Amino acid sequence: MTIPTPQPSDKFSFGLWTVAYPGRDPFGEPTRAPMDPIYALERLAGLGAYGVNFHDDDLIPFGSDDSSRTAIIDRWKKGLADTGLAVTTATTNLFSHPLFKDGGFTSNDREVRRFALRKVMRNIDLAAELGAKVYVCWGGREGAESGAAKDVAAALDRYREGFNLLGEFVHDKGYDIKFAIEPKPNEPRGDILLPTIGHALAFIETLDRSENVGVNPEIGHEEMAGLNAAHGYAQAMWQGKLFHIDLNGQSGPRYDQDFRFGAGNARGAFWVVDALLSGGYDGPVHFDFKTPRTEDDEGVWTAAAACMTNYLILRDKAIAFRADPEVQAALVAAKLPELAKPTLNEGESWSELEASTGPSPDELADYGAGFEHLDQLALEHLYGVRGA
Ligand SMILES: [Mn+2]
Repeated sequence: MTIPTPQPSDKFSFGLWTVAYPGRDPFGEPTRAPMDPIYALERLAGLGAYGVNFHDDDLIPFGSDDSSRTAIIDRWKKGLADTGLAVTTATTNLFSHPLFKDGGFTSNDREVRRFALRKVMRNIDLAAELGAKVYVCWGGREGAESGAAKDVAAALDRYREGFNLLGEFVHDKGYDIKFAIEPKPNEPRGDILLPTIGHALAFIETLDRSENVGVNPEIGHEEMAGLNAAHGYAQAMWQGKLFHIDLNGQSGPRYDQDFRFGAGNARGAFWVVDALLSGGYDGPVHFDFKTPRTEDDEGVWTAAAACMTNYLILRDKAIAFRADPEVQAALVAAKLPELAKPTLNEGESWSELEASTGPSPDELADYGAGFEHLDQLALEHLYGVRGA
């Protein structure tokens, strides 16, 4: 198997904050110098990426005056034009400045909430101008460390109020932008509201313009909660809500590791790619990773390139797995086609089902599912002894 080369047609995108992460962690100072955003564009384009994303503050330092803001944006636009990279999404930093210590949309302080919403609207204007189609909302500080500190029902009221207002804003401005909520269970808060894909999907249904709001699940965030990321992505697609994706690597329930995609839980990564292909996800393939602080600038680009390479490797493997005649036979033996058949006959009512008879319990129990064989075939594809 040759190592695949990323192409813009693969629609790979990176957050500015990912490649520019300087290596600061709770225990240590940065190990890498601040990165010029234009340098980031040039290197990403050179590696075959398609797009970039940014928090407002990644590009425009918090508190910049209007004229420096305009100069930064003009330089950014020129960098985008020179490199051909698209802005696929944008998002707001509602977590770094001390004012957001108790959150943005759900801060107990009303003036903080008003400030946060103004900050989001200002950056949505820029996102629309740059052609972003999705606006990501990660509520990293929307949470608490202690019980009585947050009235969860009131906080969810305020969260909903915020999204309803922003939905109105985007509608009234005529922007072609959808929102994608990014769940995370904890970190930086002790507990974060909307901690999983499921919580977010349920919350979205309560919004005024719910059709314009979906999710942006991150593999690591689901795995931090001990959840199966592929199942979460699959359910989000099943509900028509997978508006964007954050791919990275994580080794089980612990701190948010943000490894390059394909590192950490490699088997989980394989099933995520398989789920995305099976579900027909066709948006940008976005990586939200942080290069470990052990690495220098070249290490950053090694890791960024590896995210794309690993996706292409796993994509080839997932396609080869599904195309393998032995796998197809194993899927039939494991009754996957039968799962796709409705449980009731066409037009059958509950009373007809109630009156019907079937095999005895002992007869129903008398079979082997064949899942071990099926999973071993998958692992043999993943381990490289089968397929392409
Ligand atoms: Mn993360």
